Amino acid sequence: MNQQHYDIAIIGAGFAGLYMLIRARRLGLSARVIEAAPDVGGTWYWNCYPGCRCDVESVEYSYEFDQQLQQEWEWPERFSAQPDILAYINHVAQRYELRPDIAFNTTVNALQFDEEAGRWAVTTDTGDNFQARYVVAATGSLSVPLFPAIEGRERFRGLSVHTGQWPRAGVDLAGKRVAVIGTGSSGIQAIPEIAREAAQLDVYVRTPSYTAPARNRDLTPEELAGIKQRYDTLRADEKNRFGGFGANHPDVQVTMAEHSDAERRASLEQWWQIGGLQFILAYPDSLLDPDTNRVMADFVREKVAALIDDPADAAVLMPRGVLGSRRLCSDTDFYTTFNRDNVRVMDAKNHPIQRITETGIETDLGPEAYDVIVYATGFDAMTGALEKIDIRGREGLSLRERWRDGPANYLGLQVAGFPNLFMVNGPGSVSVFSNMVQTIEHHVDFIANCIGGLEQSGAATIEATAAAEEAWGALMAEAADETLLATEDSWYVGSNVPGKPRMMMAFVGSYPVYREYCQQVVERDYEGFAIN
Ligand code: NA7
Repeated sequence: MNQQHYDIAIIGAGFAGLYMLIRARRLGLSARVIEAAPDVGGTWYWNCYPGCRCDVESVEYSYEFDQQLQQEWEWPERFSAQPDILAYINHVAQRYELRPDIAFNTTVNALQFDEEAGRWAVTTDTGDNFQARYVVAATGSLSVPLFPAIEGRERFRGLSVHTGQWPRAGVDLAGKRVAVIGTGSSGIQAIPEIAREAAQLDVYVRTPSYTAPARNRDLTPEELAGIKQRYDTLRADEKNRFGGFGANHPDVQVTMAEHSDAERRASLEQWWQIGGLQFILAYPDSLLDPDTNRVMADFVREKVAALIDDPADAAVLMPRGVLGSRRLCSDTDFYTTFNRDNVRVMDAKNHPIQRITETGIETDLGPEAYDVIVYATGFDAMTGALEKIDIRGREGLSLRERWRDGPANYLGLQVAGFPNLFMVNGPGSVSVFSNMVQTIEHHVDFIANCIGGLEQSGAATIEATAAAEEAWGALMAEAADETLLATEDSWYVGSNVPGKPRMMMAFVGSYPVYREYCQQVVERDYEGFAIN
């Protein structure tokens, strides 16, 4: 039988929730983790679609808090495949014997703050209810799968599957007619793999993404040993990079205007060969100066045109608009997959999907029959997971109500009116513009140190002030205005979810600036937080 009171309730057993549990134990506090999945992993548990891979390099997309673990763990590839990341997370859960403190197959339905007791009541779908003095929402930034509102979706008699909810047992695609809807990161990774298995693959492309070749490869033992020798330097360097990653590569400070045409060409070619998301960092002004951005975007378009045999296909797949304003993707064989005989490009911009029928998909060009429809249609990002829970703070204030016009927050860590409730990589933090494991460690350290301080001082609650929240909101908006990142429609600005207020939901001022800001807040005795 579970006890009724814990010091900390942690929601989610991914990278964030597991590290939070470790930090809670180190503080000598009791903690209970609630996890909807049957096991640990979070995002990396659910996203087991073929081709799923991280596009931050393995040696950076991993915990640094345990030096021994960092030295012991052997990453096989430059960019880790989902099974390898999940194996790592499982290892951490085992190493720290975390599972006894986790309630699996359990979903938090409601959180209610009892002002008199100074406790949160946690209500779950299994009746595993309890109270906690602190709540840490380690609920993920991209954890609520989104299906498009296309008429008739439930009618389809074949198999419908979302990339973010891929069946654990896998899907047998051999000999099948498959449709993939969506060409964001998930679609771009899954499409080449599905094409190799399926008899026929049709890809419905509405907005083509920019994608750079991943140039993934095995890590040699010598390379890994070299990284391990200089891990401290690498980690320190990483913290000074825009997104908290990329320390294996030069930190470019020269803007495009300082380069001649030939130098530009050579530089872009060099970064294209390095591969991955690094391409966007080829120039420090890539997301600030429209001219720089345009030159880089043209360069990518030229590459795309050269990879696709059929010019009509190339026209549908050709990325448009601001490079990086929709998240840059990183691929292996994406464009050349469309040169295969069993793959067709379906132009979903000029011929939108009108309805799903019992047998397949219909556009104004007529019906197409399928055995499997794959929805690579994304997530209700950043706010989705928190808004699914009925969260009530002071005076019964509902978080959904509070966020009706956008996710007000302070540092992406707290929301005014919700004492002792912390978010990890919540809206307002650098989150989705960062190496998530790096920022997770940062946030969890901030939260754990903060809770440790409260425990020592005997204070009962900490809560963002309305004034600090407003000032942070203004700073977020200012940072967003200075970049090109909010130009296009995408999940960055919430425009993929009907009715969601359109705004840049993460702090785009860079990870180093964010870290420094948080550091100063702490040095000024948690400025902007009310402690009682
Ligand atoms: P994304 O990047 O949100 O991509 C979703 C894709 O689904 C995108 O291409 C959409 O096109 C497409 N989509 C959605 N609805 C439709 C309809 N009705 N018809 C055609 N196409 C549609 O999600 P991902 O899972 O790929 O990636 C999310 C993040 O996870 C990723 O950036 C990484 O950070 C990890 P649209 O743009 O709406 O025209």
